[in-house]
Amino acid sequence: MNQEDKAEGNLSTVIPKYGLKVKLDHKYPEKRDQKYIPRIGVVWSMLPLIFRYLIYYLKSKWNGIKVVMDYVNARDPQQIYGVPIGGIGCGTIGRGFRGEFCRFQLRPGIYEWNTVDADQFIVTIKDENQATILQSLLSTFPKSSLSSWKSRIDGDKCHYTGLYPRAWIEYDLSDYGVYLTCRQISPVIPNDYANSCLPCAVFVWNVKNVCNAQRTVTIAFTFKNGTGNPSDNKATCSSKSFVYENSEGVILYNNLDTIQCTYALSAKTKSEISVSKCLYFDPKSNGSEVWSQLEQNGEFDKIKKSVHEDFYCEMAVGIASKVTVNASQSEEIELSLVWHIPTISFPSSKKTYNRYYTKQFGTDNAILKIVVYAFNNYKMWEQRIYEWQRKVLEDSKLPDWYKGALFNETYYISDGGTLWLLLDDEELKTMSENDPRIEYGRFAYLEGQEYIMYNSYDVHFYASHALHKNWPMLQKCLQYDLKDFVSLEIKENVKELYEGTTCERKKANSVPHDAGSPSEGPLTLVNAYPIHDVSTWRDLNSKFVLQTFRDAFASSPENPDIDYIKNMYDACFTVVQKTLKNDVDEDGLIKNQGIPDQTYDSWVMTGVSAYCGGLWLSALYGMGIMAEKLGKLDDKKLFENILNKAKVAFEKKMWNGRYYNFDCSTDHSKAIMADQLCGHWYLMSSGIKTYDIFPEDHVKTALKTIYKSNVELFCYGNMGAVNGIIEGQVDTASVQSVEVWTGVTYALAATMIYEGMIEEGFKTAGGMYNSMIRCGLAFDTPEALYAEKHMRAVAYMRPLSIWSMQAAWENYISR
Ligand SMILES: *[C@@H]1O[C@H](CO)[C@@H](O)[C@H](O)[C@H]1NC(C)=O
Ligand SMILES: *[C@@H]1O[C@H](CO)[C@@H](O)[C@H](O)[C@H]1NC(C)=O
Ligand SMILES: *[C@@H]1O[C@H](CO)[C@@H](O)[C@H](O)[C@H]1NC(C)=O
Ligand SMILES: CC(=O)N[C@H]1CO[C@H](CO)[C@@H](O)[C@@H]1O
Repeated sequence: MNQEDKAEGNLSTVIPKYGLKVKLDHKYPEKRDQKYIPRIGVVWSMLPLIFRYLIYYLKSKWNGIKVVMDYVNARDPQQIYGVPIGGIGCGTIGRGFRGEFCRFQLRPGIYEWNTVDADQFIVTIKDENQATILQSLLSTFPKSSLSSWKSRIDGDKCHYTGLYPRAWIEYDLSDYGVYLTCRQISPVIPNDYANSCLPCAVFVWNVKNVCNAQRTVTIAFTFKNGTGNPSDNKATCSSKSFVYENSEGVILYNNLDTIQCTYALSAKTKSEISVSKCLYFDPKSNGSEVWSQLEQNGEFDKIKKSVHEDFYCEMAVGIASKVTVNASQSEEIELSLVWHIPTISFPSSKKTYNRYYTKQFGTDNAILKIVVYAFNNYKMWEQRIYEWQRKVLEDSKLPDWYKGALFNETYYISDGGTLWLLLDDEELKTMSENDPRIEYGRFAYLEGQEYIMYNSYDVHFYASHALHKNWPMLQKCLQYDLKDFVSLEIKENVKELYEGTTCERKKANSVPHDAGSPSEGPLTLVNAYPIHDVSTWRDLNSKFVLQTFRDAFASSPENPDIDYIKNMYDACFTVVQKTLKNDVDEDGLIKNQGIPDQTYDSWVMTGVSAYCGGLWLSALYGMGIMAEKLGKLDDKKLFENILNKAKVAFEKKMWNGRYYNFDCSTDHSKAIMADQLCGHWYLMSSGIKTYDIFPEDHVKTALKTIYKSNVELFCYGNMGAVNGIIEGQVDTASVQSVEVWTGVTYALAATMIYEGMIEEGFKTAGGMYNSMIRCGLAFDTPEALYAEKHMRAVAYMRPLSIWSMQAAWENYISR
């Protein structure tokens, strides 16, 4: 296909050179787990927290609530994942590089790491005499059921390429006269809000006859009810065959707990292709019935009625497309999977929400419309995905690893437990006219697949670069939600597991830590995070101001989005006033409380810290500029005055000639923090090149120091930047200072690129990235890596910050 397509100039379907490239029998050389045990001193200091956590854990279990961070059942990386399918915010289904359907997130925000044996593609090849010469699963993962289904392909001759949001698998079956290629296409397209929300994927099978006799090839596609979870048994399922416009197939109705879920398996109708259907088989059987039907006839037996009238608690269905291909010819079989779960709700709120795609397709009878729409539009999706990626892939100055990494890390936008919801009438009433949520809905994604809190804002601060760059309206919708949360107060008393004290769940005039958990009532019941009193955190408020600033200015610093600033300004002003109260000695700088009161939530900061102090200075700077743009000259003066005082104090207290001190504690201030220039990074990301706050020579010297110590001293420079170094050693003061945070390493690399340290930047991020590849962490990027053997929190939000490297690179080459 590739050569022909190239000749025809259809580059959009060609398999790219970059991305995750493995054979179907690939084994990753190194394995990591989540069983890191900190040194004894650290454990000792954490004992009260651990004790309180266990009580909280048991209590939640007792009450049937899923805890937001499950340390008891931390999941080790499976080393199986490939590009997941589906658009944004409509539920996701994962796929492994060996062809499995795995990792379901169809219950909103809840991950089920099941691999379902009955969800398969099967090939049957017949020769010119209609004798079957091969029948095989098109996957190579080990199954435990359906024992008569066999995988007979040679994994060593089959190649997977994953470049999110697309994937390709090539099957070299030339021993049987056929070369098969599957293109897997999901609608994830930058700046496209109508297509990117759709719950579907298209699988285009190119069947190439590579021998000199005729071949008849069948591709069957089977799928079972549910998500492989034994608790999906609240109702029964049924199925129905359909023919609709340009497509035909089978619909499977089922239930996930109380949520209605419908799957459609479809084939695009073509005169050369004959489609047969199976309305029922038992996924718990040995599968011999359907297997032998396909083996004998290359199709499923004729069905007598188009509706399956018996209802089963567990069932599977299938479709099969058969095509005859003459010697040296090729044919295309187009199949699709659509899942339709239009309306969702959460355990502790009575509210129901419609997913965003129902805006276009409605909630009823939408599934067949989506089937047809997908078949009619997938070529356009491919073209636009290709155009989007091309600029990066064809840039010869960028390292190869980065090209794959940039797009692959983007998987988390759709596979982050993502919700994209329409407003209901009640919500519409409360919104002012130009509120973007009216048109674009509400957007939320989890901090991690294991850390089930929506929009954890201290982390989203890093990840938001991916949204800002590719779906800026979703970033704005999220910010509007945040603005509304600032004034919200939730009086419920909660026990904080770290301090052991009780506090109000959400205080007024503060930015929340998160927008709630899927196991409670997200988007209303904010602050699900149980560890600290987050209303006193020292980074959240500055991070809200800085994201507002970046969103408004980055694309055109001379021409910022005034409307947006206007709508965010009051909330920004409020939280800055509130934060200012943490400046006890009135030097203009806010002080940490001697507890981990920021995103490094077990790394204690005392007094002024480089991290929170730096964010604060940048936020003050942003406030001054935004006030000026709105003509609020008194405010501008106010912020400038504080800033002028604060930046002098910051340099005096924190700069030590080589880097900014970690904090003002007696024993720990000299730690070198990889993330100490976070505030500066955000100003650069906002398109404002200024050294007014952080002097240029200090920024450059600090970066060099970080590169020398946190990067080069650590694992020979091959693992990214360790969070903390002290006296030439890894800083073992806390569990987090010894970690490499993937998202922070990308952010640091971006800062280096902004400062012209191009080689160092790519080396820093590239070292870490290659270590991840070795451990099979593709599409599972964790929050943290340790020097060896261990990692923490698989499939995490923060590494989306890689998009700020892209922004930095574009800034660099446009000079
Ligand atoms: C669906 O499948 C599960 C197993 O994956 C089974 O336990 C359940 O009874 C089925 N039922 C429905 C209604 O989806
Ligand atoms: C599969 O199960 C059926 C009946 O349940 C049985 O007749 C058949 O022999 C089994 N086939 C294999 C290959 O185990
Ligand atoms: C395939 O070959 C047969 C004769 O061998 C011919 O009749 C038929 O038209 C060919 N089909 C295509 C699609 O070329
Ligand atoms: C080779 C490649 O590009 N692999 C990466 C794809 O993206 C994931 C994102 O999770 C990375 O972790 C892989 O390393």
